[in-house]
Amino acid sequence: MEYKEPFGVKLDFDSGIIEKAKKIVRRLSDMKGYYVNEEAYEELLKENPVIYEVYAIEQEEKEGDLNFATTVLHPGKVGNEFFMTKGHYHAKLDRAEIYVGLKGKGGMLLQTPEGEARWIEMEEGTIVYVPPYWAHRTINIGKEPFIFLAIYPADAGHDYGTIAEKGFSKIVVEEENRIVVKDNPKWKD
Ligand code: S6P
Ligand code: ZN
Repeated sequence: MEYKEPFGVKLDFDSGIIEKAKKIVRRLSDMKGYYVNEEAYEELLKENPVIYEVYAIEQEEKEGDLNFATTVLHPGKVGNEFFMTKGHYHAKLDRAEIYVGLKGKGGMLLQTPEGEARWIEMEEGTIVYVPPYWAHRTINIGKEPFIFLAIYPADAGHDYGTIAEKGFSKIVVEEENRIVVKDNPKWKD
């Protein structure tokens, strides 16, 4: 039997950076079609801000193993819709996940394949259980970076296509200084 080598790495709670992790950067230009207000999207595209960074320590896609990653989701809006991650189902749909809020104010939008949605607010110390089959997207509803840690099965994989095509049935927007979760006018059933 060949055993893998255990290890410890340092997570900087302030910046969300995990040492030795693979860094992924998602800019606005990576998210065409994701936001409802296309005019506001095109306008902000001139600046093409970084929406989020992911610091991931991933293993081979094998059953039983675990990956983990932090996400630093920046504050901002496209029109009145808050900055968010792309969101995904797991390619192996029945794989669950755990999120831990580290910093800032945000939330998670979850959705079943039938489009039933849930909104769970997150802050430092909030642990969210993402059950099997639920798509998940995080959203920054604050003025500072929203940082969280995710722990997920190494063989979960990511299905981005379904969300890219159909979106989530709900969107999270600011209306009269309030955070409102409402029906997505572009949602394709
Ligand atoms: C992975 C986990 C997170 C996200 C990250 C970025 O299963 O859910 O690490 O990958 O928050 O979001 P997305 O939707 O672009 O992968
Ligand atoms: Zn996931």
